[in-house]
Amino acid sequence: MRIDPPSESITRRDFVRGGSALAGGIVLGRLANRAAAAEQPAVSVYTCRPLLTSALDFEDVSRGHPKPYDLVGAALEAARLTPQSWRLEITADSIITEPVKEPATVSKQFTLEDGTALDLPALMELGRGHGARFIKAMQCLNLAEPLGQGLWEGVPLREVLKLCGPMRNVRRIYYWGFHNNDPSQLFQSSLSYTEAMETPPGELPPFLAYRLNGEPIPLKRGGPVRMVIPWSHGFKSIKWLQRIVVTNDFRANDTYANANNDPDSHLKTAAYITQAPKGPVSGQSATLGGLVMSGLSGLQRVEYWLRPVDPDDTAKDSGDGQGEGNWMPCELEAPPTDWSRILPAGVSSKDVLGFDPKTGAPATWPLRYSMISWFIAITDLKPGQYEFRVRSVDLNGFAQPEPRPLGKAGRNAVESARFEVK
Ligand SMILES: Nc1nc2c(c(=O)[nH]1)N[C@H]1C(S)=C(S)[C@@H](COP(=O)(O)O)O[C@H]1N2
Ligand SMILES: [Mo]
Repeated sequence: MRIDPPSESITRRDFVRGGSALAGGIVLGRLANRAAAAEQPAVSVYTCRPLLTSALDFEDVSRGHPKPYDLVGAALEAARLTPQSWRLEITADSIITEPVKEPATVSKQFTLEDGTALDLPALMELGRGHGARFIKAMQCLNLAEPLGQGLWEGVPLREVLKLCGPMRNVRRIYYWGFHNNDPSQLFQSSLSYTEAMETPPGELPPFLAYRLNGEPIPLKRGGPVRMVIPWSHGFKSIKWLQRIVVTNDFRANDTYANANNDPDSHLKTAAYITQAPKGPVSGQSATLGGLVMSGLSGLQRVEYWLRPVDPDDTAKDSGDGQGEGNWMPCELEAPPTDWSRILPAGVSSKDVLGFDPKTGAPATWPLRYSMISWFIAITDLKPGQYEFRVRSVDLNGFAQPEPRPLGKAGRNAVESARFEVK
């Protein structure tokens, strides 16, 4: 078996000059002949999906009857889900339950009742001074594959909470969105006070987003305003945001925790297969590809293991991937050399968090909490039946699904695909 430079069979492709692809960090070292590679006029950079998913192409995970995005006209206005009617209430939790002894207090609350709730122009004005934007993938803890990836833009939660002035007895922040005024449809999430207020260097802030890919966030995607928690699975990124409450209760009171999910889960570094041969392949070669998420612990590499299988063995072995496999490296999508072709018009990568503000180059690759494509072209295959597996290895050397084999902290089974070579 021999690993070739990528062939031409994965869907969308960009072409960049070989030299700049090298400068951009694409790994060509494992090509049999580096000099031969350098002679090529261009190196293909394959992507299974564009880096940014258009807002309406995200997979949708939304509760509610009716779904908030199905509301129209006066009902939509009454739900305060138009840019004009949207309001955000911020209050302190006055209810305390054992073992909490004292309630949280804030100097200033923002309520509908007294007409102080924040409106969209006020939030966007705050964003003019304290705005932030970053690229982040959305992924559901309970679904095998990421939902989409966007350039999110808005105001850090800490800047919004600062409007409340000095607070006392605050240990957690919880928040929810429109839920048809029906408590059973409530979808709530929470953060610790520290997570909300203190962003470590190199980390991205939790924030209230009002733009996606350079446009207002469509209703379908949780607009006018959506919470976006960079490091988390989707359930922390509450859509149709309307209410923030500060509390002295230290317990994570996320709706998702009630359904046996870990409310403190972080995005998991993991690879997914999106392109595999549908039928038998001829010509002794096969090209496979997919996506890899760079989760909390970052990404070191993506690797695959191809093994011949007995054609009569139809048992779908989705095993844990930890076998004594002959794991081989896959190619990774290189960082774009021209970000203006990826980002919305008028947005410079120098102004996007996670990029070097001087050079506009990504500070890490993949960007934290983002996904890129991987691919592999395998040649010189003998006729027969094969099983292909792929896995990520994080920066701590853990191969997927380790160190998190528990589905309740984020599904990330090692995916496999079978194909036949004629
Ligand atoms: N208000 C509200 N926000 C929500 C949800 C919801 O049902 N209601 N679902 C959450 C879950 S579980 C996920 S995975 C993401 C999905 O985001 P998307 O539909 O934009 O892909 O939204 C989150 N935010
Ligand atoms: Mo989810």
